Amino acid sequence: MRAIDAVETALTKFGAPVYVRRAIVHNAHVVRDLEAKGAIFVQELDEVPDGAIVILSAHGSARAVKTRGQVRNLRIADAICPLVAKVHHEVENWYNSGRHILLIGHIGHPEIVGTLGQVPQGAISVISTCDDLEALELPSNTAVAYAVQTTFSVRDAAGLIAAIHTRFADVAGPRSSDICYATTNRQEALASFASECDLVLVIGDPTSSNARRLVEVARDAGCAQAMLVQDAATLPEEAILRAANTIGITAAASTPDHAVKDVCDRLEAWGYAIETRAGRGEQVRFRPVALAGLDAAQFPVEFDQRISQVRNDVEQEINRAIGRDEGRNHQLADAMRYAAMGGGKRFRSSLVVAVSELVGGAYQHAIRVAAAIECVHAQSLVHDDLPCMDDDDLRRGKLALHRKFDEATAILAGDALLALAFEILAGKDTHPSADVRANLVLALAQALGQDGLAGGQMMDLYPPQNPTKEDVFQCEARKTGALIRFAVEGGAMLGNSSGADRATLKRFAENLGLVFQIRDDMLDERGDAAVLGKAVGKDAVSGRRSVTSLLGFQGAQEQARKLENACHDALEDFGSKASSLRDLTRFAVSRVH
Ligand code: GRG
Repeated sequence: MRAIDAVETALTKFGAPVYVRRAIVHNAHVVRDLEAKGAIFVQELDEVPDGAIVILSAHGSARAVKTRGQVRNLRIADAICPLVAKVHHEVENWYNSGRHILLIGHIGHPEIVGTLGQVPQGAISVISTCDDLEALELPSNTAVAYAVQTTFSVRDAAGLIAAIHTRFADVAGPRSSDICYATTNRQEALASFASECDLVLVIGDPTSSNARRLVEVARDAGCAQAMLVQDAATLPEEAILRAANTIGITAAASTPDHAVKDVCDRLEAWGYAIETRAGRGEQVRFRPVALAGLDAAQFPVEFDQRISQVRNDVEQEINRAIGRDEGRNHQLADAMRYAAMGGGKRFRSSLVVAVSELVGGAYQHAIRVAAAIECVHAQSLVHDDLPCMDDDDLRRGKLALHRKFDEATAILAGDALLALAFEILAGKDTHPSADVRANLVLALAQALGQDGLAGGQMMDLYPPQNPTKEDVFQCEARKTGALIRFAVEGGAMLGNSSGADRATLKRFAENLGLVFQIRDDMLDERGDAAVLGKAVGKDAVSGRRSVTSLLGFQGAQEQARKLENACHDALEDFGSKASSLRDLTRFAVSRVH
């Protein structure tokens, strides 16, 4: 079986342990065999150590699972069954086309949990019975689409699909059945002979949905007794011998062949003659699971290490700059630390450090510029969260500053952080040259004013009546791009760079700033609030014009790809010296928080 082969191949190639999230398929024998070879089964990725190899189960996983793996830089391969992947694609397309999705399946089954996790909450209603369908509070003119759990009962699904067509006028469905060929074939074959049997044995695991469906199929087809047995060892000998002259045997799609053979051998030993009924041949072959994601983490280990080094050093610098409370207002200092420390990716800081390194600047100078940027960035987030602006309660996974303290404190802590940023830049420790320091101060002031953050935020809050694409792009380029451009420009000021280098870096920064914000818009639409540490879906509710609302999610994705290419093109001239900037670019485009 494809998913099992993936775990075995990973074990052979990389050695134990290989972590597997959830039962790879629903069969205890399979799980035990793999455990004996060195696989470790976990419920959640939190149980997996950093940098480990993880295979995701054949039932498919919610997007958020991969997102969390990405945050942890885990090496992940997804052993999702291609037929479940087909359902995921269908569901995503229907969501994009604005249809409400009716997912026929069993609530709580991992396949259903994974499918629900492909689109935002509320986009799908799960139905298992006609009563569930009746109970839905949807007007009959709602445009709906249906999808089916791949291991659902063929007969029950047909009944539900007919009922959906009766209830709704505008119904879309998959071009070919979602139910897996192995499930369909087994149900069809069993229905054809079950009525001839005194007893049907379904060999499979109690957790296997398609195994349980086979028991129902046997009963519905007229067999008085149908039971699920895990293996030969659990066959109830006496009950079988007493009750059955003719026994039907079938097995779930996830049951290993040896379990079936063992049961047949045992029955033969008890005097039964085994006769095989020819069913529909199965010629389907899938490509093996792509294991490329296991070769290396998405980002090199050094990238992670460098970011955490920068994060620590910047934190220390900010802490030092905020200084002691003596003779000062404790609450103001507490609020400044609350806003500026202990959170955030420090993307802009890593950018300053990488550019400064590229032009031969000193690391400690770059950390000072980075600390100044993080103070301004924190200020902008604090003010952005205020009720008069974006009105957010959560930021970086904790209460927004005005909720933790109060609005006045939030405004004043923001003001003080802004002042502190300039104090840091102007300080002698930032660069020995007064000219460089003055230029840094000037450039930051320009990045924050009318053509920068303040101007961009104003455009965001008070957009023109019918904003054009240019308006939206300009708003994003100012609101977010300006500080990212300053991070690159500031880093470049710390070393020796030619006019041509600065022009190239400027081009790089413009594209990077825009792509960073586009990704932010995409995360607002499809991100995971728990990973982001802030609310999602706000743009849709407020009707804010963003690149995603303008171009659609896929259009924004394409735009992001183009901008990423433009960043890499700009870095071409710097050759291998720009590898950190390339990593940061890839991070900006693929980031999940
Ligand atoms: C600074 C003078 C001055 C005014 C500020 C409130 C305001 C005016 C501007 C708002 C700007 C704003 C909040 C833009 C959004 C930028 C953005 C994409 C933030 C998220 O950045 P990340 O992902 O956050 O780097 P972390 O938490 O990782 O640092």
